[in-house]
Amino acid sequence: MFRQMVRIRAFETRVGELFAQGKIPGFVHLYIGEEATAVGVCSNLKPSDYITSTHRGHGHCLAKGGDMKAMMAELFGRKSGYCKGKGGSMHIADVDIGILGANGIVGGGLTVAAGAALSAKMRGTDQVTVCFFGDGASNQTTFHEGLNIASIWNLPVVYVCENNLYGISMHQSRHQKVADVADRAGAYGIPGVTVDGNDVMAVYEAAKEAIGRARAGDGPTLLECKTYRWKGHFEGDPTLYRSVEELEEWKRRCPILAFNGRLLEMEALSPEEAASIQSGAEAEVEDAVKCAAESPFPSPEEALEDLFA
Ligand SMILES: Cc1ncc(C[n+]2csc(CCOP(=O)(O)OP(=O)(O)O)c2C)c(N)n1
Repeated sequence: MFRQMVRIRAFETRVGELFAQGKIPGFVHLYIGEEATAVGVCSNLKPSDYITSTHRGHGHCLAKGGDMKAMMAELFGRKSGYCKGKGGSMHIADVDIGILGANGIVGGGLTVAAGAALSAKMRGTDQVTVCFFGDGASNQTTFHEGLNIASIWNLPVVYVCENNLYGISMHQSRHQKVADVADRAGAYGIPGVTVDGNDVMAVYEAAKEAIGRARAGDGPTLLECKTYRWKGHFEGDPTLYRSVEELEEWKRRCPILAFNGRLLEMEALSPEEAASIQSGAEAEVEDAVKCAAESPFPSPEEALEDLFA
């Protein structure tokens, strides 16, 4: 789990730099600071399980086993990318390993997840679907429709709310009266659990229980992970809506540093191993950048290929 969090951080940090240099077209929403949620949850999943992701989805895709090279090439708009360079950051999918798609539509994954879970149930498999979404997305109608149908049909789905305190520039307290999104589970008669989303072990344990329930046929759970995004809503956002002190406070609670400290204390990891994991992740990212930059752009004639109506 430590390695996965470090890989995500290294990928995202480099993507931020490349975006600033104009090498990545389109919009980019970084996940830095939230790594423990994707990793703690996805570490409980099998390749055959499903996830649905969001506009801030790089961490989810890497944690579920997504190919870093295909992701980077997609961000660069190149042919070797997941969508042949035509989708970009918000449209990464790899159905073979259960990544049903990142989604630029806020709340777009909630009903898709219910559908995937219904399909698993009808086919009689033990596949679980995990749906990632934000505090802002929990105000969408799809949240209520998705949770309602999942609860009445007892579907094998875990709804994971990544509460990073903001919907674009709007603090959570200004867009919802509840402090804990997990409280909304009560309206659907399903368990609602809130955990420290920066504590990868806490997330892992809570997700293990929720995923176990779903796999055993005991229905959905709403799991809320309280976390924070260090970067702006999108790359280039001046973040005038929050204070430097608030950001610094959350940086002190860095999920990677916290877990590193814990592993060192337990003597499960040495400082040398931690450094080698860090340099290994950086080398992997550089390799992905090199492959992406060397891959050709799709030709204009390909613009109308792979379209479904
Ligand atoms: C249906 C829809 N409404 C509005 C938007 C514009 N929009 C993009 S991101 C966002 C905020 C999302 O906040 P949250 O769900 O908390 O996720 P976070 O960005 O915090 O990860 C909004 C309103 C959109 N993309 N889709």
